[in-house]
Amino acid sequence: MAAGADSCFLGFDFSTQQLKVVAVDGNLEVIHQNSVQFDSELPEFRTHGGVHIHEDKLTVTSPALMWVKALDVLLEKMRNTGFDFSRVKAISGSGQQHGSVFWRKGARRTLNQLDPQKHLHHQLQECFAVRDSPVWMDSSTSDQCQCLETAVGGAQRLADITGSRAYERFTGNQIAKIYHSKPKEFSETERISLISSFASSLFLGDYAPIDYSDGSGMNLMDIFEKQWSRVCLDAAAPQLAERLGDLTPSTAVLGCVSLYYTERYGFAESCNVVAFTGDNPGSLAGMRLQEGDLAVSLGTSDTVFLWIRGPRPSVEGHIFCNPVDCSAYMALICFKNGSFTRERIRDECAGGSWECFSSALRATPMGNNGHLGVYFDVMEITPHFAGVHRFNAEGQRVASFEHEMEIRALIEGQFLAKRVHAEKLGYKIIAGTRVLATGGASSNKDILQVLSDVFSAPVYIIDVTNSACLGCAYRAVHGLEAEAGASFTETLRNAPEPQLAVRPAPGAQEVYAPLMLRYAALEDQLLKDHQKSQHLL
Ligand code: ADP
Ligand code: XUL
Repeated sequence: MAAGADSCFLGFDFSTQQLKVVAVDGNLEVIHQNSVQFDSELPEFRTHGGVHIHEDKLTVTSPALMWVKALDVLLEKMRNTGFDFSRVKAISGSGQQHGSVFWRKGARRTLNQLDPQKHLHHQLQECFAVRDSPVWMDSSTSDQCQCLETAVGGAQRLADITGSRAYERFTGNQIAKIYHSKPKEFSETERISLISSFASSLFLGDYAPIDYSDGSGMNLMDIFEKQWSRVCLDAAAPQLAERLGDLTPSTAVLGCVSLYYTERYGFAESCNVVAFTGDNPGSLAGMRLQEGDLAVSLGTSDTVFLWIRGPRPSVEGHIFCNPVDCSAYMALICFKNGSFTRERIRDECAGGSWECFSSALRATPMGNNGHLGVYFDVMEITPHFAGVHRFNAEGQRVASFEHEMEIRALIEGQFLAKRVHAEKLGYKIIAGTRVLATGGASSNKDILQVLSDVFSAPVYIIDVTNSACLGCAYRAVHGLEAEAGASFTETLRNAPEPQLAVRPAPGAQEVYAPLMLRYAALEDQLLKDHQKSQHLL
């Protein structure tokens, strides 16, 4: 790569509970990590888990000034460890997706004239027209979602334009709520940023544009034209285009850091700021997902990330512009029934032992002799129903399975669902497809074997603690090289590779191809039953 080993790149992540940073050197080795926990290190903001949950339990916000102060504290912590800011060639970063920051009229001038003698949070305290920013955990905008879908011509039509049907946490619906509930604050707002573009604005000392990838999480952007959608803007609030500013490619160099950082911390005047993006897009970069790859995170909830070219937006899941390749897309699907459901079945059928759970997977055949199960202990997001449903090889409902059969039915069901919904969004398994696994359950090789068999693809594991930060440090490196036409993959050719964990067993494709069709039909039927029962109530 072009940069010398003594150069350095920073990736920040303004996440829900903390602000984190990772520094990599010119060889892409991690050389520094640091963080500020909002609850414990900034107790004056009185957050729990980084947020305030309001009385209605639906409204969830965080003080914008807390994020500013966290940056003051983080940079000071770095300086106190002797971190040499003059080596930093470029920075980038990410933010929790969907959250919004409402800058008050005059804030741009303050950003332009930051005084290096003073903390940022002292200078920016009057800069927010709405002090408490709505964040992704907010689910108070059902009415606004309804209005947006109606204005556009329905949920599927909205997904066709913006990549997602209306979601309560998506920024357009949050802005519409502020416009109606706080008209005075809205009229005092000169600029609305996402948390990612707000963070890059702090570094630039000027308003930073919203990048295509994080911009896709707003229900406002046409993800194919990469422009604001006029019909969506008009449905949300008046004069929104000027308040949102222009969009930018996620790989763009936005400019150099403000002199504030040069004079206060010793950054080089030439240190570049590469567009910030959302934390999930940042993780895609950190996991080094490539074209055709699919990443499965098996944590508290399960998440599937896909790299796709010809997306087919649907009323399930989300399509975002790809953060590292402007001509591609990524899909994100969240499943609520992940580890807790696996733990319940482990406790009921394997005496609480992952080892016994694994033995059951080894002792049962691929395809479970036709026994299939759907295990949604809590209301699932995709598809939207709940309950435990078991079926025998003849497709008849049964009340229970033997323990070992139950364990395999759970894991196969979870992975069949992931494949079915990935394919619904346009994903295709081709020769060379890799499945990248991460999260707590990716330490279990027998679970990974089922994943590999169901997807008929090799599974690689990747340690992605701080994947969003690391991904953004990589994006900072790539930002400089992208201008000369280098792809993200070329830039990262020397970074540590994911490790091969398991390959599909012979015959897996023949077993799971027909099971996929059966599972998809079953899920459709269960969803219809659920919708019917809701209607009757
Ligand atoms: P989070 O989403 O909170 O970051 P993690 O990715 O750390 O969660 O995953 C934690 C989960 O990993 C635990 O809840 C546990 O169910 C699961 N886990 C840990 N070890 C194993 C194992 N050997 N087999 C299956 N699941 C495991
Ligand atoms: C994604 C989402 C969350 C946030 C917070 O749609 O809402 O993952 O990005 O991490």
